[in-house]
Amino acid sequence: MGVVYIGDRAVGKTHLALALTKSKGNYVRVNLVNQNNQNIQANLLNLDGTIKPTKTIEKCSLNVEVKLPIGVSKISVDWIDSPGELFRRSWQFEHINEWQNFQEIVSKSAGIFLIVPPYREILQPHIDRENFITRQQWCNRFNRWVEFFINDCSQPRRIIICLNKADLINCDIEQEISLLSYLPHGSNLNWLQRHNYVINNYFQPVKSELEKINQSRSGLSVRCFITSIYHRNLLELPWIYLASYLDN
Ligand SMILES: Nc1nc2c(ncn2[C@@H]2O[C@H](COP(=O)(O)OP(=O)(O)OP(=O)(O)O)[C@@H](O)[C@H]2O)c(=O)[nH]1
Ligand SMILES: [Mg+2]
Repeated sequence: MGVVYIGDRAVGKTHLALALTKSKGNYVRVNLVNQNNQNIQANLLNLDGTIKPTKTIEKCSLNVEVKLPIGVSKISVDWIDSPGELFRRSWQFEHINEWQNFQEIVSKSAGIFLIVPPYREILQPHIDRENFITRQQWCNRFNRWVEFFINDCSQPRRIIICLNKADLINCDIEQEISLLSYLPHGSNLNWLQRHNYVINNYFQPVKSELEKINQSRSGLSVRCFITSIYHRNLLELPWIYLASYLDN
């Protein structure tokens, strides 16, 4: 199953996937196939193991195991990481062939993770705002993602939108985690309720845009999550969701 991570520069695409391979999971275990693969070292990581900004489209094989109530679901994932650069219009105009190749990859993939950053107005007061876009800019950018989903990924598939860096958002993160966390027998919320909760609390400014994506395809395919590389429970949620969906 191909899963592509998309999103602008430095939103956390690479960290989000690799964080899952690092710490011990509750319900999700992710292993890089050929973990010592030199390409991974060369392309994704610095010598000290920290993650580099992504330069080219990277493909890695992952073994994902998700503990579901009915047993362990094993999924082989071709994880495709893209550099944020790709989504700049100027880059697309200058690299027409590469952009078409990427659209081709996207059209064949089973799942797409769009990673978006928090915007200034929802950050905790002590965070440096200069590094984040304003709500208005965030909404404008989101509209372009909607165009991308409608024009460039018209085949039905799962779209997962992660508002990443949730640890920087002015909210009670522990409370959010206990509400949203997955428990195999009796979570507080089901998948639709989680999605609606996240939309109402974090994606309110683009609610009608999200509707547009859903209306452009038959069968509901968009689910929104909040994620943070520092909170494993949140990181695992999209994968548990994907595995539950594939199992049905
Ligand atoms: N606070 C916080 N920082 C994060 C989180 N995820 C990623 N970061 C930071 O964001 C920066 C960018 O992360 P990357 O994973 O390289 O971002 P990317 O989207 O892959 O960027 P490109 O490859 O350049 O497109 C790094 O400094 C990370 O430490 C998060 O959940 N919380
Ligand atoms: Mg990257």
